Amino acid sequence: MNKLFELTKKEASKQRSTINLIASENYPSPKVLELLGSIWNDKYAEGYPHKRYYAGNVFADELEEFVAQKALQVFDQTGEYGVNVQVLSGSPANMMVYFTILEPGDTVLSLDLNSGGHLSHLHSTSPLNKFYKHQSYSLAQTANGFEIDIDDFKNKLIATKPRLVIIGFSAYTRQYDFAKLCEIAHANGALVLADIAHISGLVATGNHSSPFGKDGQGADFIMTTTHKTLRGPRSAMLFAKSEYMAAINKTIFPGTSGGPHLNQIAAVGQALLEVTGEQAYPDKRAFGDYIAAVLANTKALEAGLKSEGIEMVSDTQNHIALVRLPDTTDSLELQKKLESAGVLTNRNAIPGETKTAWSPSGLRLGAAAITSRGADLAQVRQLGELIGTVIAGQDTSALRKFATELSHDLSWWYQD
Ligand code: DSN
Repeated sequence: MNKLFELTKKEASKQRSTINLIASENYPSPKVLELLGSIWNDKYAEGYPHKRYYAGNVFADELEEFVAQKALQVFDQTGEYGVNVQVLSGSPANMMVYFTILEPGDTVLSLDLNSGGHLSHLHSTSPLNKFYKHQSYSLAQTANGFEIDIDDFKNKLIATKPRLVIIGFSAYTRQYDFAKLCEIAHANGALVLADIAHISGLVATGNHSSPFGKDGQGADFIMTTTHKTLRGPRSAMLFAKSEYMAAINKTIFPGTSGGPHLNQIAAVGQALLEVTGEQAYPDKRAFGDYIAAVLANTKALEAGLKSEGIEMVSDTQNHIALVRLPDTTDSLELQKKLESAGVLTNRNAIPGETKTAWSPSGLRLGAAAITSRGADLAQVRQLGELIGTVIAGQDTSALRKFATELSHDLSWWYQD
């Protein structure tokens, strides 16, 4: 066996025998992986359906049109949006919006990184800030922990006059009202990019408010990756109000990208068919029931942690639980300790962060992946309790034993 297959086998065995609580990861169906590794990989299809720069795209045209139509069927109940399924991943998809609508010197307003924003939303590390000005809004403490501060959001809009506001997060555990945030942004002359990468599975099943709004009232651009709660391949989709689609398409091709990855597009199509129920995940559970189980499991995980006295940044209302670690805890060491016990998590900044990005004050956990493996409420609650004991300073032996047994009991959908 060559090195690459050997490493792949090792990775598969590690994935199977560990408990994955990384909130942005999931286990797509074997059919998704089959299409990712299919002959679609072999084909160049620069251009768009029926307007390609290479021969031989008769089926590629049909594929791209089919997947785009499924994407709109799943997400857009208004008929006011179009979609580009060629974007390769989330961060480049967000950039496509910036390149399409911003002029040098324009201001972009997004959630501050420590409050759960995303790097691609033009934070201080972004080289794009050579061209654009970045401002951020933040969270406020409420009875439920930290939540979007509508007053701060409104005040920042008025004070900074952004051309674009980004509503979207990678470490935020509360639900929010897209219609209200879009209304405020539009009333202040800003366009809205909704980044629903984390919550697209929730949005698709009506378990979160949707940024797709009627009569022009929704977000102007909506980006999602496809491998998180949507449970597809690593890829992305970029939706836009119909009037922006021609410009978005032009920015993507020929503006910034060459041939689309047709294998990714096909695999996204499979994930969408599993959302609509035209195809089934191996456990045969309807996608809506899967997402409902993810939400219940995340609450159970959080309840288990809290029962051990662990503090959360905010009570969860989605697939993420965000722990505020004790001041004395080194989050990097904790993450390693949990990994050594067979539990994968990631350390994360929290609102008002005082430590470094390398060893911040939070720990992010998510239940999307273990729910795909069939974990139930009692199992997840116990997992939360045992992780809580480790955060509180106990050794990892009980957690390690539980994680080993649990990973053995959970479903595994791939062939060795
Ligand atoms: N890295 C992803 C996450 O973990 O949320 C977002 O890009």
